[in-house]
Amino acid sequence: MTSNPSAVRDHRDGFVPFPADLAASYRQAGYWAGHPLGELLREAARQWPERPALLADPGTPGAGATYDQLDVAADRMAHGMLALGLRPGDRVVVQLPNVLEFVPVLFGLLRAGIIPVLTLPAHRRAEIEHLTRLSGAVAYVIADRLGDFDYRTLAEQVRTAVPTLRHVLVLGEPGPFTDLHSVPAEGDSLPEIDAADIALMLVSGGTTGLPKLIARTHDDYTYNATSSAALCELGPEDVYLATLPVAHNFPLSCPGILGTIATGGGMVFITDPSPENAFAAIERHGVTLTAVVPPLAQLWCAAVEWEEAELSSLRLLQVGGARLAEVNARDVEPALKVRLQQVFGMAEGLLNYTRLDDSDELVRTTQGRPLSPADEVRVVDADGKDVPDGEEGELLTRGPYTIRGYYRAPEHNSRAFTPDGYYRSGDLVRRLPSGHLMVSGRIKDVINRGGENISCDELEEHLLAHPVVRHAAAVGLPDATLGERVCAVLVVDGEMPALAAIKTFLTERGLATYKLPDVLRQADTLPITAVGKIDKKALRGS
Ligand code: OOB
Repeated sequence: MTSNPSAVRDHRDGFVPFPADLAASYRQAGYWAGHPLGELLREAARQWPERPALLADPGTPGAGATYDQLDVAADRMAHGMLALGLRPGDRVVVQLPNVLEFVPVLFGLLRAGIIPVLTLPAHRRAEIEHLTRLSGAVAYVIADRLGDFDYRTLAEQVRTAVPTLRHVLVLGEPGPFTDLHSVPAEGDSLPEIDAADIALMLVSGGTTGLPKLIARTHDDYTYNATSSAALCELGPEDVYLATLPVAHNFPLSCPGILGTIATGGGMVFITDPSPENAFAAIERHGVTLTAVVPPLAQLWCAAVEWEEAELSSLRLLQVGGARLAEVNARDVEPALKVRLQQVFGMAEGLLNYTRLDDSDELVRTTQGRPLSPADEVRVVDADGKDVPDGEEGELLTRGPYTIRGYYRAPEHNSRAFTPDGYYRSGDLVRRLPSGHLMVSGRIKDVINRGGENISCDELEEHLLAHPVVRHAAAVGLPDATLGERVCAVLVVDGEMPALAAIKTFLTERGLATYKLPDVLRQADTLPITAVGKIDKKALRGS
């Protein structure tokens, strides 16, 4: 232990709780059931003890584990973590790839009342150091390596930089650290968990500035997972493929692996989402649903042309994380023979889903409607006034699973939340009378060209309609005269069109002159963020 008093800050110090009256109403209405998140697995083991929970190729450690076995493994992990000296309320940074061990680690920590800080495999020193320091984490769970990257080297750096960090637990070759497999232990009792307390922390998905921590409670996150599972009609016959990194809210709890556990289904984990690998996993394990980001959906749709695979078990493809252009949405169902579901969510809380029985039109053209009857959504103009349905405005939201403030970020919170507790999403949407939302851009994903605002999403949608354009990203480049110039970065199939040809094409589509690109760049691929969204920040810098 260190003598630095900041090292022993209570975990609730810097947490913004739900106001007491609202919390009481969410309990009374049954949204919050008062169950600790770790009990989801306990209940599944009670109902479906013999059902296989973790599916993997024979020979993979843990493959074929039943719910009963997984439940026992999670308890042993919980006891082992406490035996190491970790205490309820401590924070532990978890950075694991999509491996089966993620599940006992997550549930072990939850059951011990220790708070996992769920970081993505693609995070590096800047993010991990920042998140470790901000959370005051005492331990860091990693895999030895993934691809070319050695997480033990990163752990050395973080341990040197952040004095609260006392333990590094490694899945694989531990090097100078502790072998994760040596941790599980027997024990008598586990701590009592208050369902209103913090269960885990997610990392904000913002692509600008330093990432923020999002503390989710047992009550709110259990509701997030179970109501999403109900919406997707999950049951014990379902098999969920974790394609996106499981530390992300979408594959974790929308309904993801937590929703699958709540309903007794099987889970498959892959670290390589390429069509070749993902399709093989779908075929081998009879996967029924998975979640992907739009560029991956596009790739999978194209790949059915050349990848031989039997995908008939797949019933639902969830696409979200960034806007799925209508032209691409239209391809999904015929190419993959699945139901498409658009998901517009955020780690901060609010989730919008198209429903399984929505019309094809709604599924293709909207990003869904709120999950919960208790979700409050406002669409407001620049002065904070509500706009009528059909008009564009910023989405503000609060509800039974949306945070009331980022963790330990009071100054930022005063801007990111309204005084009455709405989260300002920064997303521009239009609401239909049915409640469905169409995401039309982000407040910041706008190019200001000599005072004219250009929505990048809008321009990208037009660029994607060009026959040779596979991916498109619009970014603003600094310009001495205009403030910003419009740059279109294209990934093309075939010959790169000239700027003049693109301008003609866009003009023929009726696009205003001021929105036409000033600069055209070709790229082999678009840079992506840790979870697979297009990294505009990197594009602007290149
Ligand atoms: C998901 O969560 P985050 O926290 O990584 O990112 C949230 C932001 C949203 O505010 C929005 O700007 C964008 O990502 N976004 C979408 C979208 N889904 C997310 N923009 C347009 N269309 C969509 N379908 O990305 C996330 C969390 C849970 C479920 C699904 C996605």
